[in-house]
Amino acid sequence: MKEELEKLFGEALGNLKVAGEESQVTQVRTEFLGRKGKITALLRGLANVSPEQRPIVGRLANEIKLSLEEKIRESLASIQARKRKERLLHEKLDITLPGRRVPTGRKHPISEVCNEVIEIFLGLGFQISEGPEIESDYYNFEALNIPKDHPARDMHDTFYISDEILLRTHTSPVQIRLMEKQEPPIQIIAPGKVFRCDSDVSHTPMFHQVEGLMVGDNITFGDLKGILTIFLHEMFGAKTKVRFRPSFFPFTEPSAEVDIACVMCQGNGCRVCSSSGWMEILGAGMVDPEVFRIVGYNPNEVVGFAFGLGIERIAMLKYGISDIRLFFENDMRFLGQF
Ligand code: 2U9
Repeated sequence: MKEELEKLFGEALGNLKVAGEESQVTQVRTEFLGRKGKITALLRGLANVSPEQRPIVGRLANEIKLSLEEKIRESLASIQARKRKERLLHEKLDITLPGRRVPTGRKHPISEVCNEVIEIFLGLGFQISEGPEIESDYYNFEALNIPKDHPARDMHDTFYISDEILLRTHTSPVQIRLMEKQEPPIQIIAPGKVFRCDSDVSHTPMFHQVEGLMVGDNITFGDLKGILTIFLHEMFGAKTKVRFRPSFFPFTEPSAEVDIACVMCQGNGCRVCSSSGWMEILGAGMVDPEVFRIVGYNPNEVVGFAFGLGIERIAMLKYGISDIRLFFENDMRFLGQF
Protein backbone atom coordinates (compact mmCIF):
# COMPACT_ATOMS: atom_id res chain seq x y z
CA MET A 1 0.00 0.00 0.00
CA LYS A 2 2.95 2.31 0.79
CA GLU A 3 4.25 1.92 -2.75
CA GLU A 4 0.82 2.49 -4.21
CA LEU A 5 0.41 5.69 -2.13
CA GLU A 6 3.78 6.99 -3.30
CA LYS A 7 2.96 6.07 -6.88
CA LEU A 8 -0.32 8.04 -6.72
CA PHE A 9 1.50 10.98 -5.08
CA GLY A 10 4.02 10.99 -7.92
CA GLU A 11 1.23 10.78 -10.49
CA ALA A 12 -0.61 13.71 -8.84
CA LEU A 13 2.58 15.84 -8.75
CA GLY A 14 3.17 15.04 -12.43
CA ASN A 15 -0.37 16.18 -13.30
CA LEU A 16 0.13 19.38 -11.25
CA LYS A 17 3.33 20.18 -13.10
CA VAL A 18 1.58 20.26 -16.49
CA ALA A 19 -1.57 22.02 -15.21
CA GLY A 20 -1.59 25.54 -16.70
CA GLU A 21 -5.15 26.52 -15.76
CA GLU A 22 -6.86 26.81 -12.37
CA SER A 23 -9.50 24.32 -13.51
CA GLN A 24 -6.79 21.73 -14.26
CA VAL A 25 -5.35 22.17 -10.75
CA THR A 26 -8.72 21.76 -9.04
CA GLN A 27 -9.25 18.72 -11.28
CA VAL A 28 -6.09 17.16 -9.64
CA ARG A 29 -7.60 17.84 -6.22
CA THR A 30 -10.86 16.11 -7.17
CA GLU A 31 -9.10 13.20 -8.89
CA PHE A 32 -6.80 12.35 -5.96
CA LEU A 33 -8.22 13.89 -2.77
CA GLY A 34 -11.95 14.19 -3.54
CA ARG A 35 -14.61 11.96 -1.99
CA LYS A 36 -14.27 9.56 -4.91
CA GLY A 37 -10.57 10.38 -5.45
CA LYS A 38 -7.83 7.81 -6.02
CA ILE A 39 -5.96 8.38 -2.70
CA THR A 40 -9.25 8.48 -0.77
CA ALA A 41 -10.30 5.19 -2.37
CA LEU A 42 -6.94 3.56 -1.58
CA LEU A 43 -7.16 4.60 2.09
CA ARG A 44 -10.53 2.86 2.42
CA GLY A 45 -8.43 -0.36 2.30
CA LEU A 46 -6.40 0.71 5.39
CA ALA A 47 -8.57 -1.65 7.48
CA ASN A 48 -7.03 -4.61 5.63
CA VAL A 49 -3.43 -3.61 6.46
CA SER A 50 -1.79 -5.48 9.29
CA PRO A 51 -2.11 -3.82 12.73
CA GLU A 52 1.68 -3.23 12.91
CA GLN A 53 1.84 -1.57 9.48
CA ARG A 54 -1.39 0.41 9.88
CA PRO A 55 0.03 3.41 11.89
CA ILE A 56 3.01 3.69 9.59
CA VAL A 57 0.87 3.64 6.43
CA GLY A 58 -1.64 5.98 8.10
CA ARG A 59 1.07 8.56 8.94
CA LEU A 60 2.48 8.37 5.41
CA ALA A 61 -1.01 8.82 3.93
CA ASN A 62 -1.54 11.95 6.06
CA GLU A 63 1.83 13.40 5.07
CA ILE A 64 1.08 12.76 1.40
CA LYS A 65 -2.39 14.33 1.64
CA LEU A 66 -1.03 17.45 3.42
CA SER A 67 1.88 17.77 1.02
CA LEU A 68 -0.35 17.39 -2.04
CA GLU A 69 -2.81 19.95 -0.66
CA GLU A 70 0.12 22.37 -0.14
CA LYS A 71 1.39 21.80 -3.70
CA ILE A 72 -2.12 22.41 -5.06
CA ARG A 73 -2.34 25.74 -3.17
CA GLU A 74 1.09 26.79 -4.45
CA SER A 75 0.16 25.84 -7.98
CA LEU A 76 -3.11 27.84 -7.83
CA ALA A 77 -1.28 30.87 -6.40
CA SER A 78 1.40 30.79 -9.10
CA ILE A 79 -1.22 30.46 -11.90
CA GLN A 80 -3.17 33.42 -10.45
CA ALA A 81 0.01 35.52 -10.17
CA ARG A 82 0.98 34.68 -13.76
CA LYS A 83 -2.49 35.59 -15.05
CA ARG A 84 -2.46 38.92 -13.18
CA LYS A 85 0.93 39.75 -14.65
CA GLU A 86 -0.30 38.91 -18.16
CA ARG A 87 -3.46 41.03 -17.65
CA LEU A 88 -1.49 44.02 -16.37
CA LEU A 89 0.85 43.77 -19.37
CA HIS A 90 -2.09 44.07 -21.80
CA GLU A 91 -4.22 46.44 -19.75
CA LYS A 92 -2.84 49.82 -20.76
CA LEU A 93 -4.46 52.90 -19.18
CA ASP A 94 -4.40 56.12 -21.26
CA ILE A 95 -4.32 58.79 -18.59
CA THR A 96 -4.27 61.52 -21.25
CA LEU A 97 -7.91 60.74 -22.30
CA PRO A 98 -10.36 63.47 -21.24
CA GLY A 99 -12.73 62.48 -18.40
CA ARG A 100 -16.35 61.61 -19.19
CA ARG A 101 -18.72 64.43 -18.25
CA VAL A 102 -21.32 63.49 -15.62
CA PRO A 103 -24.55 65.34 -16.41
CA THR A 104 -25.64 67.23 -13.30
CA GLY A 105 -29.06 68.69 -12.55
CA ARG A 106 -29.70 72.32 -11.71
CA LYS A 107 -32.60 74.58 -10.82
CA HIS A 108 -35.08 75.52 -13.55
CA PRO A 109 -34.56 79.16 -14.67
CA ILE A 110 -38.09 80.01 -13.45
CA SER A 111 -37.23 78.67 -9.97
CA GLU A 112 -33.97 80.66 -10.05
CA VAL A 113 -35.72 83.94 -10.90
CA CYS A 114 -38.54 83.22 -8.42
CA ASN A 115 -36.00 82.63 -5.64
CA GLU A 116 -34.14 85.80 -6.62
CA VAL A 117 -37.37 87.85 -6.34
CA ILE A 118 -38.24 86.21 -3.01
CA GLU A 119 -34.75 86.89 -1.59
CA ILE A 120 -34.99 90.61 -2.42
CA PHE A 121 -38.38 90.96 -0.66
CA LEU A 122 -37.21 88.91 2.35
CA GLY A 123 -34.37 91.42 2.61
CA LEU A 124 -36.96 94.23 2.70
CA GLY A 125 -38.77 92.66 5.67
CA PHE A 126 -41.54 90.71 3.85
CA GLN A 127 -42.61 87.24 4.99
CA ILE A 128 -43.79 84.41 2.70
CA SER A 129 -47.43 83.34 2.69
CA GLU A 130 -48.95 80.48 0.68
CA GLY A 131 -52.39 79.11 -0.15
CA PRO A 132 -54.31 76.58 -2.30
CA GLU A 133 -54.05 76.49 -6.11
CA ILE A 134 -57.66 75.29 -6.33
CA GLU A 135 -59.84 78.13 -5.08
CA SER A 136 -63.43 79.20 -4.71
CA ASP A 137 -65.02 81.87 -6.89
CA TYR A 138 -65.38 83.88 -3.66
CA TYR A 139 -61.65 84.08 -2.75
CA ASN A 140 -60.44 84.43 -6.35
CA PHE A 141 -62.96 87.06 -7.56
CA GLU A 142 -65.74 88.16 -5.18
CA ALA A 143 -63.50 89.18 -2.25
CA LEU A 144 -61.18 91.02 -4.64
CA ASN A 145 -63.97 93.30 -5.83
CA ILE A 146 -64.01 91.70 -9.28
CA PRO A 147 -67.57 92.15 -10.54
CA LYS A 148 -69.72 89.33 -11.92
CA ASP A 149 -69.50 90.63 -15.50
CA HIS A 150 -65.70 91.07 -15.50
CA PRO A 151 -64.09 89.34 -18.52
CA ALA A 152 -61.56 87.56 -16.22
CA ARG A 153 -64.50 85.55 -14.87
CA ASP A 154 -65.37 84.19 -18.30
CA MET A 155 -64.81 80.48 -19.12
CA HIS A 156 -62.45 81.72 -21.85
CA ASP A 157 -60.12 83.24 -19.25
CA THR A 158 -60.45 81.00 -16.18
CA PHE A 159 -60.28 77.21 -15.71
CA TYR A 160 -63.46 76.20 -13.83
CA ILE A 161 -63.75 72.90 -11.96
CA SER A 162 -67.40 73.61 -11.18
CA ASP A 163 -69.57 76.76 -11.05
CA GLU A 164 -67.99 77.74 -7.72
CA ILE A 165 -64.54 76.06 -7.84
CA LEU A 166 -61.68 77.11 -10.13
CA LEU A 167 -57.89 77.18 -10.57
CA ARG A 168 -56.70 80.48 -9.03
CA THR A 169 -55.95 83.12 -11.66
CA HIS A 170 -53.67 85.09 -9.30
CA THR A 171 -52.18 84.55 -5.83
CA SER A 172 -54.38 87.35 -4.36
CA PRO A 173 -56.70 84.83 -2.55
CA VAL A 174 -53.67 84.06 -0.31
CA GLN A 175 -53.76 87.68 0.95
CA ILE A 176 -57.56 87.63 1.44
CA ARG A 177 -57.33 84.42 3.52
CA LEU A 178 -54.49 85.90 5.59
CA MET A 179 -56.33 89.19 6.31
CA GLU A 180 -59.44 87.23 7.34
CA LYS A 181 -57.50 85.63 10.17
CA GLN A 182 -54.80 88.20 10.99
CA GLU A 183 -54.99 91.87 12.02
CA PRO A 184 -52.56 94.49 10.56
CA PRO A 185 -49.65 95.11 10.39
CA ILE A 186 -49.11 92.74 7.48
CA GLN A 187 -46.08 92.62 5.21
CA ILE A 188 -46.08 89.51 3.05
CA ILE A 189 -45.37 88.17 -0.42
CA ALA A 190 -47.39 85.34 -1.98
CA PRO A 191 -45.36 83.40 -4.57
CA GLY A 192 -46.89 80.51 -6.52
CA LYS A 193 -48.47 78.97 -9.60
CA VAL A 194 -51.50 80.59 -11.22
CA PHE A 195 -53.66 79.44 -14.12
CA ARG A 196 -55.30 81.26 -17.02
CA CYS A 197 -57.02 79.86 -20.10
CA ASP A 198 -54.55 81.44 -22.51
CA SER A 199 -51.71 80.25 -24.76
CA ASP A 200 -49.40 82.11 -27.16
CA VAL A 201 -45.80 83.42 -27.31
CA SER A 202 -46.28 85.46 -24.12
CA HIS A 203 -48.95 83.39 -22.27
CA THR A 204 -49.01 79.82 -20.91
CA PRO A 205 -52.00 78.20 -19.14
CA MET A 206 -49.86 77.99 -15.98
CA PHE A 207 -47.36 80.63 -14.90
CA HIS A 208 -45.83 81.96 -11.68
CA GLN A 209 -46.61 85.13 -9.79
CA VAL A 210 -45.23 86.91 -6.79
CA GLU A 211 -47.74 89.28 -5.23
CA GLY A 212 -47.04 91.51 -2.25
CA LEU A 213 -49.18 93.15 0.40
CA MET A 214 -48.25 95.69 3.06
CA VAL A 215 -51.02 96.86 5.41
CA GLY A 216 -50.77 99.14 8.44
CA ASP A 217 -52.01 102.51 9.68
CA ASN A 218 -49.85 105.02 7.81
CA ILE A 219 -48.60 103.33 4.66
CA THR A 220 -48.46 105.62 1.62
CA PHE A 221 -48.11 105.44 -2.15
CA GLY A 222 -44.60 106.81 -1.49
CA ASP A 223 -43.77 103.60 0.44
CA LEU A 224 -45.05 101.56 -2.51
CA LYS A 225 -42.86 103.53 -4.95
CA GLY A 226 -39.84 103.19 -2.66
CA ILE A 227 -40.17 99.44 -2.13
CA LEU A 228 -40.78 98.68 -5.84
CA THR A 229 -37.94 100.96 -6.98
CA ILE A 230 -35.49 99.22 -4.60
CA PHE A 231 -36.75 95.85 -5.86
CA LEU A 232 -36.30 96.80 -9.53
CA HIS A 233 -32.85 98.27 -8.90
CA GLU A 234 -31.74 95.07 -7.16
CA MET A 235 -33.25 92.90 -9.90
CA PHE A 236 -32.11 94.82 -13.02
CA GLY A 237 -29.25 97.02 -11.75
CA ALA A 238 -29.05 100.21 -9.67
CA LYS A 239 -29.04 102.49 -12.75
CA THR A 240 -32.33 101.10 -14.16
CA LYS A 241 -34.86 103.87 -14.85
CA VAL A 242 -38.30 103.22 -13.31
CA ARG A 243 -41.62 104.93 -14.09
CA PHE A 244 -45.14 104.63 -12.66
CA ARG A 245 -48.16 105.06 -14.98
CA PRO A 246 -51.78 105.40 -13.81
CA SER A 247 -53.83 102.25 -14.41
CA PHE A 248 -56.88 100.41 -13.11
CA PHE A 249 -57.42 97.17 -11.15
CA PRO A 250 -60.68 96.31 -9.35
CA PHE A 251 -58.74 95.57 -6.11
CA THR A 252 -56.50 98.68 -5.91
CA GLU A 253 -57.27 102.42 -5.99
CA PRO A 254 -55.32 104.31 -7.16
CA SER A 255 -53.54 101.77 -9.37
CA ALA A 256 -50.35 101.94 -11.37
CA GLU A 257 -48.42 99.99 -13.93
CA VAL A 258 -44.65 100.07 -13.47
CA ASP A 259 -42.19 100.19 -16.36
CA ILE A 260 -38.42 99.99 -16.52
CA ALA A 261 -36.26 101.40 -19.32
CA CYS A 262 -35.89 98.61 -21.91
CA VAL A 263 -33.05 96.27 -20.88
CA MET A 264 -32.34 95.51 -24.57
CA CYS A 265 -31.95 99.07 -25.94
CA GLN A 266 -31.54 101.08 -22.67
CA GLY A 267 -34.56 103.22 -23.62
CA ASN A 268 -33.64 104.00 -27.22
CA GLY A 269 -36.46 101.92 -28.73
CA CYS A 270 -36.22 98.42 -30.23
CA ARG A 271 -38.35 95.42 -31.28
CA VAL A 272 -38.57 94.06 -27.70
CA CYS A 273 -40.09 97.28 -26.28
CA SER A 274 -42.14 98.03 -29.45
CA SER A 275 -40.00 101.17 -30.01
CA SER A 276 -41.31 102.75 -26.79
CA GLY A 277 -38.05 102.44 -24.84
CA TRP A 278 -40.01 101.10 -21.83
CA MET A 279 -41.04 97.64 -20.67
CA GLU A 280 -44.03 96.97 -18.43
CA ILE A 281 -42.79 94.93 -15.50
CA LEU A 282 -45.45 94.90 -12.75
CA GLY A 283 -48.77 96.25 -11.51
CA ALA A 284 -49.50 97.83 -8.15
CA GLY A 285 -51.71 100.17 -6.17
CA MET A 286 -53.23 101.11 -2.82
CA VAL A 287 -55.57 98.34 -1.64
CA ASP A 288 -59.18 99.30 -2.48
CA PRO A 289 -61.13 100.16 0.74
CA GLU A 290 -63.87 97.81 -0.51
CA VAL A 291 -61.41 94.85 -0.22
CA PHE A 292 -60.62 95.87 3.40
CA ARG A 293 -64.36 96.05 4.17
CA ILE A 294 -64.90 92.55 2.70
CA VAL A 295 -62.19 90.95 4.94
CA GLY A 296 -63.60 92.71 8.02
CA TYR A 297 -61.03 95.52 8.41
CA ASN A 298 -62.22 99.10 9.06
CA PRO A 299 -61.41 100.91 5.74
CA ASN A 300 -61.22 104.22 7.65
CA GLU A 301 -58.43 102.97 9.94
CA VAL A 302 -56.37 100.73 7.67
CA VAL A 303 -54.29 101.53 4.58
CA GLY A 304 -51.94 99.46 2.49
CA PHE A 305 -50.44 98.75 -0.88
CA ALA A 306 -50.32 95.65 -3.06
CA PHE A 307 -48.38 94.66 -6.15
CA GLY A 308 -48.15 91.75 -8.54
CA LEU A 309 -45.58 90.49 -11.01
CA GLY A 310 -45.23 87.55 -13.39
CA ILE A 311 -42.02 85.54 -12.92
CA GLU A 312 -41.92 84.25 -16.53
CA ARG A 313 -42.20 87.81 -17.86
CA ILE A 314 -39.29 88.94 -15.66
CA ALA A 315 -37.23 85.91 -16.72
CA MET A 316 -37.97 86.63 -20.42
CA LEU A 317 -36.88 90.27 -20.07
CA LYS A 318 -33.82 89.36 -17.99
CA TYR A 319 -32.58 86.72 -20.45
CA GLY A 320 -33.97 88.18 -23.72
CA ILE A 321 -36.33 85.25 -24.45
CA SER A 322 -39.11 85.94 -26.93
CA ASP A 323 -41.29 82.80 -26.51
CA ILE A 324 -42.54 81.94 -22.98
CA ARG A 325 -43.36 78.34 -24.05
CA LEU A 326 -39.61 77.53 -24.20
CA PHE A 327 -39.59 77.45 -20.38
CA PHE A 328 -41.97 74.49 -20.32
CA GLU A 329 -40.80 72.34 -23.25
CA ASN A 330 -38.01 70.86 -21.12
CA ASP A 331 -35.50 70.91 -23.97
CA MET A 332 -32.14 70.47 -22.23
CA ARG A 333 -30.41 72.53 -24.95
CA PHE A 334 -32.53 75.49 -23.81
CA LEU A 335 -32.54 74.84 -20.06
CA GLY A 336 -28.78 74.11 -20.01
CA GLN A 337 -27.99 77.73 -20.97
CA PHE A 338 -28.95 79.30 -17.64
C1 2U9 B 1 -55.19 91.99 -2.37
C2 2U9 B 1 -55.36 93.28 -2.80
C3 2U9 B 1 -54.71 93.72 -3.91
C4 2U9 B 1 -52.27 92.62 -6.38
C5 2U9 B 1 -51.95 93.32 -7.63
C6 2U9 B 1 -51.40 93.64 -9.75
C7 2U9 B 1 -51.63 94.93 -9.35
C8 2U9 B 1 -50.98 93.25 -11.11
C9 2U9 B 1 -50.36 91.47 -12.59
C10 2U9 B 1 -48.90 91.48 -12.81
C11 2U9 B 1 -48.61 90.62 -13.98
C12 2U9 B 1 -50.78 90.07 -12.72
O1 2U9 B 1 -49.07 88.24 -13.34
S1 2U9 B 1 -49.70 89.33 -13.88
O2 2U9 B 1 -50.44 89.16 -15.08
N1 2U9 B 1 -50.74 91.97 -11.30
O3 2U9 B 1 -50.86 94.07 -12.00
N2 2U9 B 1 -51.56 92.72 -8.78
S2 2U9 B 1 -52.06 94.95 -7.76
O4 2U9 B 1 -53.23 93.35 -5.70
C13 2U9 B 1 -53.86 92.87 -4.62
C14 2U9 B 1 -53.69 91.59 -4.17
C15 2U9 B 1 -54.34 91.15 -3.04
C16 2U9 B 1 -55.90 91.50 -1.17
